Amino acid sequence: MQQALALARNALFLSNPNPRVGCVIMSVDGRTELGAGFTQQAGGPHAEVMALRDAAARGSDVRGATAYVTLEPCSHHGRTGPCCDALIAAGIGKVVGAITDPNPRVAGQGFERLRAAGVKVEIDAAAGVLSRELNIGFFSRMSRGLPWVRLKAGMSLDGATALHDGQSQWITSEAARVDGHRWRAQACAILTGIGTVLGDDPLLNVRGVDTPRQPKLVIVDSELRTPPTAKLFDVPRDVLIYCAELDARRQSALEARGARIFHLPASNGQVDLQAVIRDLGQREINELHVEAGGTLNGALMQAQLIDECLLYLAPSILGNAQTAFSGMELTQLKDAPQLEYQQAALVGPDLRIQAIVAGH
Ligand code: AOF
Ligand code: ZN
Repeated sequence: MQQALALARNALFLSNPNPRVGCVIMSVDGRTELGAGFTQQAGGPHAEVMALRDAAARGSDVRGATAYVTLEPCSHHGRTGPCCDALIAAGIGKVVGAITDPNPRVAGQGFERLRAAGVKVEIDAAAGVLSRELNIGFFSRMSRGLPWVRLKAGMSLDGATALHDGQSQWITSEAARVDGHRWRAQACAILTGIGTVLGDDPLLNVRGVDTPRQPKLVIVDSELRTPPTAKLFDVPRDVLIYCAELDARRQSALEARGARIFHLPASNGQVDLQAVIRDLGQREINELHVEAGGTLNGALMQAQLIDECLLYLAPSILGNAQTAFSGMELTQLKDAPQLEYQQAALVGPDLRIQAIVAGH
C-alpha cells in the first residue's frame, strides 16, 4: 500500500479533476509485484487498469492475486469503464482499498460489487487518511460541492506583502517561488483579482515545473476591466472571468482572446464570491489556488471561503506597509478567523507555513 500511495503521488499534476490513485498488484504469496500503475489524465485509464495492463505487458498471471488500491475501485461508467469489473474479469482474488470513493456514483458500490463477485475486500484505514489528504480537493468537491481553497502569499516576517508604493519584487526567495509553482501545478485552477491583473500584468501559469497541464485561470473582475492585451492571455489554457456588470463590447473583445465570461449576481456592486466558488465546484475544480492582492484575499477570508493558507515568510522586516488581507476589516478581536498550523518548513531562506482555517 505504501508503494501504491507513492505511485498515486505521481498523478499529482496529471489526473485533475480525477483523484490521484495508485494500484499495485501482488502475487498470492505476497512476494512478487505483478503490475503497478497510477491514474492518467482525465478521460485516460484509472490506476487499476494501468496496473492490469502493466501486469499483462510483464506476462504476469494475476489470477488470485491481491490488488492494493489507494481508492475504492469505481463501479460506474464515467469517461472510462468500471475498474471493479476489470479487476473481477482479470480474476483478482483480493482487493485492499484505502478509502471509499466519495463520488456518489461509486460510494461503496465498487467494494460491494467486488464482494458479490467473490473477491475478498479489506480496508486499510491508515492509508485512507493519506489518500484523502492527497486528494483533499476531490474529497471537498464530492462532499461539499466546493473546491478546497488554498490561499498562497509571500510576505516579510512582519507580514508585509509590499511597501506602500507597491514595491514587492522580491520579498521571498527564488526557492520559495519555485516551491509556489509546484502548488500552482497541482491545482485545477488559479484564482486572482482584477487588481492584480491591472497592477502586475502577471502570467499566473506554472513555470519551472515539469507538468503536463496548465491550471485554468479564474479572474474576479466585477466591472470586466481585464485588458484584452493582458499577458495572461499568451498562455494556452482556459481563462474564466467572473463579472457583475456586463459590457457587450468588452465581453466580445475578451472572448476573442479565448476567455469565457460569467455574469453573476452582484452583492454591493461586487461579484458574489460565494457564488464564484460554488460555480467552480460545479465546474469540477478540486483544488483552487488563490494568488491575489489584499483586497480580494481579505474579502475571501471574511466570507469564510478560504480553507487553507500557504504562507512564505521571508526573514526581513518591512515595517509600515501593505498586508496580505488588507481587505478584511474587524471591529472585534473575537471575530478573527482562527487557523491551525499544519506544517512549517524552511524553503531556502524562507519559512513556509501551512495552516488550515479552523472548522474546515
Ligand atoms: C478508480 N481508479 O484511478 C480513479 C478513480 O470519468 P472517469 O471514468 O474517469 O471516472 C472518474 C471517477 O472515477 C472519479 O470521479 C472518481 O470517482 C473515480 N476515480 N477510480 O477506480 C482511479 N482515479
Ligand atoms: Zn476506475
